[in-house]
Amino acid sequence: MKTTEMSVWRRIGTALCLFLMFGLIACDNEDDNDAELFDGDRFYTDFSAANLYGDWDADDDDFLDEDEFTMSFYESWDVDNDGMLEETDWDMAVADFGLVGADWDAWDVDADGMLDEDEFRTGFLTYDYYDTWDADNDGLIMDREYADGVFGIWDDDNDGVLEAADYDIWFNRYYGV
Ligand SMILES: [Ca+2]
Ligand SMILES: [Ca+2]
Ligand SMILES: [Ca+2]
Ligand SMILES: [Ca+2]
Repeated sequence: MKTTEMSVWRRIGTALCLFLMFGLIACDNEDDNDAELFDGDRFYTDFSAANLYGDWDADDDDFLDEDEFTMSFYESWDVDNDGMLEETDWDMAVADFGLVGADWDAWDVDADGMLDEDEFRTGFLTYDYYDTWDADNDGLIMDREYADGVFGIWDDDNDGVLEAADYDIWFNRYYGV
């Protein structure tokens, strides 16, 4: 009887230890998730580290004017990095950046299956991203306004955070190296 009682207590002890151990592991995971918060600040940090904004700022005045801004999308939407913006790149970007009602045939005016800079400009400028993203209304887009503009589109439920998987896919697709 006594042995059984002791083994029961031992089992309870083991169970309690395991419970505490898993509890600690669970707590650790929670901490990791907190550290890996995919919010607008995180995106701005990663976006800045990718150093793309400086490349897009052709006249080096630390802001993007409307043409620099437009060309930044022309460059980053070349998802397969072949130096051309073809329909498959465009389809993906139009979906990811929420260009409602965009029609490839209307954009690709000469119907050669790619967008040149002029075709892209004409199509893109029908959407008012530049003015919408210019939060301080100075007529220029600074790097934070750019990052917040992109993040605001991706965060379509407006809760200020992205799912880790979505964040990785989108970030690498457009701003990864
Ligand atoms: Ca500039
Ligand atoms: Ca391409
Ligand atoms: Ca074309
Ligand atoms: Ca501005």
